[in-house]
Amino acid sequence: MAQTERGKPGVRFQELIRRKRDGGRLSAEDISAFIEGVKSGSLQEVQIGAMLMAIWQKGMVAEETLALTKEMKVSGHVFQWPEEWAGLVVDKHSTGGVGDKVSLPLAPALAACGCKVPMISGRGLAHTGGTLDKLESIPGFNVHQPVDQVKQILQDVGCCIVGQTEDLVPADRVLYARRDATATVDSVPLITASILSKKGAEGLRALLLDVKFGRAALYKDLDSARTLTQSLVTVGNRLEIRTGAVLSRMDAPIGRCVGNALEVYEALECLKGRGPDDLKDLVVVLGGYLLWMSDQSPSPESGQRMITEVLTNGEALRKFQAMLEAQGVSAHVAHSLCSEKTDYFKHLRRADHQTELQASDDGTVLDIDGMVIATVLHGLGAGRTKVGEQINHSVGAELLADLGQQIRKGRPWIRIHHDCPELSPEQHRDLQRSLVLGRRESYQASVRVADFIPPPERQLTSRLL
Ligand code: IUR
Repeated sequence: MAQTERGKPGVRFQELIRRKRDGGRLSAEDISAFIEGVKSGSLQEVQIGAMLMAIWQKGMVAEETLALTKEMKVSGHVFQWPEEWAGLVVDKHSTGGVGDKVSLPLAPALAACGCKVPMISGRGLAHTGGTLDKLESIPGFNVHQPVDQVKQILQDVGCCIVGQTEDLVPADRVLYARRDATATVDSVPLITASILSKKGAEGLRALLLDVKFGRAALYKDLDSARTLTQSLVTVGNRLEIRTGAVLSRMDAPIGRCVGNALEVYEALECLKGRGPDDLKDLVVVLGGYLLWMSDQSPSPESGQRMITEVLTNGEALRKFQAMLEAQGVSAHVAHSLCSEKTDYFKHLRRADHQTELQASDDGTVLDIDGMVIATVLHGLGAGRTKVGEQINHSVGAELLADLGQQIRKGRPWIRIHHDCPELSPEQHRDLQRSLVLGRRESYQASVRVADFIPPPERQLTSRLL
């Protein structure tokens, strides 16, 4: 048989692309050849693009998605943990939201409950913020930790939040950048393989996925979010990670703060047992499920009680402080940020200007459009349009009114933090449009977590929702 581009007989990339293009199935060997070609650079750029588009158009069955995920996972380093941690290594992953700072209090809260949490997070792209960007608004915080250091921090502290290292799932780095360039980001098998290859490389016992749906999420409606969730849960469990998922609403921002430094402030308030209820509720609910999924609590409800306890008694806060120090923050800054009473903005940079907007009418706050707020903040420098762009950590928004609250005309409802001298008339107009006021009777409080899909290995004996 003729030699192919891979230097091995048997596989011609054009044939694989054609097969997928025509709606056929790729075998595990085909997928292995594709990922090997991606990794080694023997595939041409146009071939990678063509295959991504074929997958986007024709989809993949679960077997193919599983094979793709496995191949991507082993394209780089796969963590191995000490035997005695076998049941303790857990993580959660969110598909991205506005004001979603849940990982910041959740990782140390889980560590305070005895878990090991090697959280490998991403940066923000488009309108959603990234956990790494938030943490980098803390002076000294270093998201780049070599593999040995990750192990040491897990040993000493129990949690770390780090970026993808050079040798972790390199195939995903190549494919993700090409997906962005070829309009193939929103493909269920490609998203599934991208997320789970990285989580698989973390060597987890249990993984909770927080799949967002709504105006400010990748998937706008519950049904399309369910399709992704089903794929993630199926493939995750076939990778032998106990994988469960919540479907949570992403219309209004989570908590009252949006923007990197402001979200760190709000996460610290949560770790001090304060801060907005919706943030605390999400941390408690997600943490409760994870403790139950990893057999560390007999039920999600008792897991919730454990998380509430460590948020209230300061143990989660102490873990966060230790994590900050282990990841490069000076003992002085870490201690100061984690003190009961502190001036956060002695350490977190505050933007040069703050502008408050007033309610244009009397009424009940029926809705706050997180997508509009995120888009305005993005324009002010809080987010990036391209991978690698600089962002302004101090740009953000503080909501001064809660959903369901009565507000009087002329009262401030949002404070925007910005470095440019003033907001444009369009930014004013868009922000005012994001506040929906109406009659009290029209207000319907909506629960954020709309559903929970447990891992098949664990049966729920009681429903929380
Ligand atoms: N996060 C990932 O890690 N991969 C993806 O494809 C998406 C979000 I969309």
